[in-house]
Amino acid sequence: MSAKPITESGPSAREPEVDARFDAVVVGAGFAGMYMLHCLRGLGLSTRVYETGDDVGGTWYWNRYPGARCDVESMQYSYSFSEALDQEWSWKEKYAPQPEILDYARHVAERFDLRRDIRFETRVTAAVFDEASARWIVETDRGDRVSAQFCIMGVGCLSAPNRPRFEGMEDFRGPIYHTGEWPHEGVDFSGLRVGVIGTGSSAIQSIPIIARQAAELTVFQRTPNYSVPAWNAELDPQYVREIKAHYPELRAKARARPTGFYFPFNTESALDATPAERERQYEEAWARGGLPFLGSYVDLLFEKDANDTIAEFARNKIRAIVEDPETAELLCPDNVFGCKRLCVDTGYFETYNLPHVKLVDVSTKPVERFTEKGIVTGGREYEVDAIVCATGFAAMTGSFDRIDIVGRGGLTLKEKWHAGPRAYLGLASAGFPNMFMITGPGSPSVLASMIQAIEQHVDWIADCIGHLRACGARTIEPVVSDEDRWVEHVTDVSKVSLRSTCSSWYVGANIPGRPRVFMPYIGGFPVYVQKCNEVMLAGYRGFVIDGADRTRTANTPRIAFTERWHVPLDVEIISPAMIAEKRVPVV
Ligand code: N01
Repeated sequence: MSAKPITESGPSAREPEVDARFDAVVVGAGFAGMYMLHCLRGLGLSTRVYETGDDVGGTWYWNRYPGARCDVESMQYSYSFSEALDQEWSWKEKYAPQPEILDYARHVAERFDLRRDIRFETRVTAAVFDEASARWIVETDRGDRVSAQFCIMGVGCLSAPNRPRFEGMEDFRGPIYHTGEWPHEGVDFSGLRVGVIGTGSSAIQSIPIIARQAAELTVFQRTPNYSVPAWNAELDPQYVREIKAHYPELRAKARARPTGFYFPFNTESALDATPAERERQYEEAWARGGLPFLGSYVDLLFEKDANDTIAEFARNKIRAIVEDPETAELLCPDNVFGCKRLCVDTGYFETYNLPHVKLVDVSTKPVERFTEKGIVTGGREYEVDAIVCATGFAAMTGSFDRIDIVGRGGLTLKEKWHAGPRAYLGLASAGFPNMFMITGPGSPSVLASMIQAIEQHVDWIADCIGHLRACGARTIEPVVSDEDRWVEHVTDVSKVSLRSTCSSWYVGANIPGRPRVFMPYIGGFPVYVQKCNEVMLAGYRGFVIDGADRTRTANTPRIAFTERWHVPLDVEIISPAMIAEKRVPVV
């Protein structure tokens, strides 16, 4: 739907001058922004989406480093809102590689004719709430200045690259790449000496592929990571047919899981098992591979003693794979297993058996500087022709920080969040009326299967906006006390899990100077969904709605969302009490 010409509906005299007026502006055309646009169209709203890249896909548009692939099985890593879409798209591999996921995003854009409302190659630089008109004024790096009643941030949780400033970077005469902003034309490392900084998921996926091309590969490791084999393979067409025949059932089962994706997990305690039983259980789970390895026992992320057993099993796997004992020990993490995001790999540890690959420990002697020829650490220069920074992202809040977001009374989001993000349900933040966040901090987001988390948020936001328009409301925003309680709850729940104990990007610890706050909601996807349903059914409890005509409010059905996201907590899976009693493998 196109923008309303300014002269037609006529901006109020109080509204600042703009180029175009919309009902909604959406920032980002990844999976969040795309589905948001689709839903807003369904409500009849004029919508403009802004996207920095020149195509849809978000994280899968930017992260084109070699070996990039999803760590959620492809049959579940897709939209669930369209049964027809589910049926017509066929994934080829157990874990889809980045190009295939990007193709899927493009397919969705075509199928639902999304591109006509997306302004590509345009970065939103500012979003300012104009109190007089109760509209957001959105500005871009291309000089657009538009207004909208609603501003929806689909900016991604892992989208703002973390680029540590190493001294002498500008002196290095070769190229410096960041995995999160990989050149679209690809990079040929053949015959080159390559240095990789970082050993998180992006590094662990790319290192085996880079090693195949490079003449020499030096990996600079600050903290080793646990990684479980993916055992990726082509999908058996019969398996795909079976899933497709029962897709809605699989989706429903997935939603009832703490992670929002389905895999069998063991509800027994690791500490109740004998060492031999544990060994067998871990071997079987290792043989299945991937993130479900963490579901081997129920208490692995609750009890340190239980965690020690899986951590030692994983370390022994590293020791068995890596031939040089010194390198093997360097690769063995000594922190809580699964505390940082678990990595899923194909041949990562095996790569260190190649004669041209070496590991350099920078945990005690950090990277000092770059030189013309390479990288200096521990007083020694390592000569390389190209450097790959696999240094991750300013997670959860970094993408918000890149935009000047100004709410009521001139309050900036940056100021409000200086001691850590504050958002009610991770959906909205007090003082920023009519601004919604898709998978914002305080929601399951990165601890759930992202597309499920996105769909649940988008459906909730769309229903909410539909409701606001039906009752003629001017604004909605969280009540400060409800937001405070939610933020406190997010922190409290995180303390139940061992995940809160280490220095990960979940707590902002990868970026110097950031406050240490556990940002995603770790209480489990179904519990969170139920909370959102309750809030909605109670007339948006915890939100203040301004200017609504109450007679119209009463007649507004709030059904679509809660029906689609009805998660039966009492059946089989997980309840808040179970979390408190540590009886679920909280993700
Ligand atoms: O980033 P990371 P990532 N000097 O932050 C190191 C998702 N993802 O891009 O641990 C030296 O995990 C840093 O060291 P340390 C997934 O959720 C998913 O790999 O801070 N080293 C670390 O080793 C994932 O968790 C998929 O001590 C420095 C590395 O850089 C998230 O994205 C694939 C340094 C950064 O690791 C982020 O993963 C890829 C410095 N100055 C990503 N600064 C899949 O779906 C940082 N490091 C499979």
